[in-house]
Amino acid sequence: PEVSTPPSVVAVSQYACQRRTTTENHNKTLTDAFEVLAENYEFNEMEGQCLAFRRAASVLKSLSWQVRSSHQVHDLPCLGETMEELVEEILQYGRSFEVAKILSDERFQTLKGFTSVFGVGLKTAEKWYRRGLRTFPDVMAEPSIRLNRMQQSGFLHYGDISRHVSKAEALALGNIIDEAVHAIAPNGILTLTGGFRRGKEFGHDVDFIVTTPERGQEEGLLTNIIKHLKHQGILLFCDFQPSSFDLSKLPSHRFEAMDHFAKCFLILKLEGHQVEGGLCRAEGDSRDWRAVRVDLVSPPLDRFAFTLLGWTGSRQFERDLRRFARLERRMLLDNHALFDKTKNEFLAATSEKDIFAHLGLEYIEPWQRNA
Ligand code: TTP
Ligand code: MN
Ligand code: MN
Ligand code: MN
Repeated sequence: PEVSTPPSVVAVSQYACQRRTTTENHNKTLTDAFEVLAENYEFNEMEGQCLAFRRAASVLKSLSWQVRSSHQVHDLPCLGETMEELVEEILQYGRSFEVAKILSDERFQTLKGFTSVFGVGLKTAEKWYRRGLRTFPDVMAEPSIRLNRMQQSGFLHYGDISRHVSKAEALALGNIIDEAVHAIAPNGILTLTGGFRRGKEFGHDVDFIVTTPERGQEEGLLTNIIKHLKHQGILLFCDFQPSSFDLSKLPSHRFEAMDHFAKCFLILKLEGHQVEGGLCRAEGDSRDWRAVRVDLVSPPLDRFAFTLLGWTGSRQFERDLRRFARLERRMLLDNHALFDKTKNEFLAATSEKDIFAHLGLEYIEPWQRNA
């Protein structure tokens, strides 16, 4: 058996943006358990506890070694005494009693199932649960429920879009979008972002940024891409959100998690012959196509670096970048801009490296942001 000695001399930062976290997770049993607890707290609207367990899971993900004794987590940030006991229980018995209880809980299972549908958030899932609905057929059979367009598509394509998307499928979609972009704008710029940019082998969707060097043309570019995809007969669903980004209002803007750039949440039809090695499909599914979720966001070029940093994720990495900026640098960071509260000015950036430098952070490569 391999022997791994934890490099205990190396201090681990409490901020994910000061850690390098690859897709290689040496503590998956632990982090899976912590994430179940976090999700259960989220379902019970206990946000503080939820965040505490997400942070702890993220710290464990960053370790280059496998935790073999609960003493080894004692000096780690974000892991208190209860979490240390939880680690001890899992290491000793191979599982946690509390996690097992949650996983078999009817409310947890039902909310998990409902929120896995595209377009169904926690509020809707809870409403359905309170009405006594437990399964998808229950929802379908309930006459008082009116599904919105997104939810209808979510149920219609549930089998396909709940299946993971492979890297080969992401590349094929990249080619399709790239062709659409260049048919419309020869100098348009397409960039893969999200989990695939972080080097993940599989994702739940594929995320892209599209922009153009011509100022103010990016929104028209997005609507024309949508038209192009529709024309090709591969647009299965489209929720287009026009830009609500206003440069003149920026200084008084509240910094929020979600951005104001033009974007669209799509479901596209991907054909087998377009994918090297073929499609990821269910056993016995003989169709030569599948439905895939695709997100496109379209910032003006001068905001590209902020959008790229914001959409590359992971969500935990983004949360900690913003928290670090606010608490350690008195700066406000979001997908649009970086504002220095001390100097009372915006800091421009043309690359992610510029933003890390403004924040006084060592540069972290995309594949090291799987926090
Ligand atoms: P996701 O696509 O949800 O997640 P992911 O790509 O990291 O993982 P998966 O493989 O499961 O798809 O989101 C990617 C990033 O985009 C995430 O860091 C949050 C960010 N994001 C925004 O900043 N604004 C938005 O409006 C949306 C929808 C996402
Ligand atoms: Mn390793
Ligand atoms: Mn994604
Ligand atoms: Mn996405």
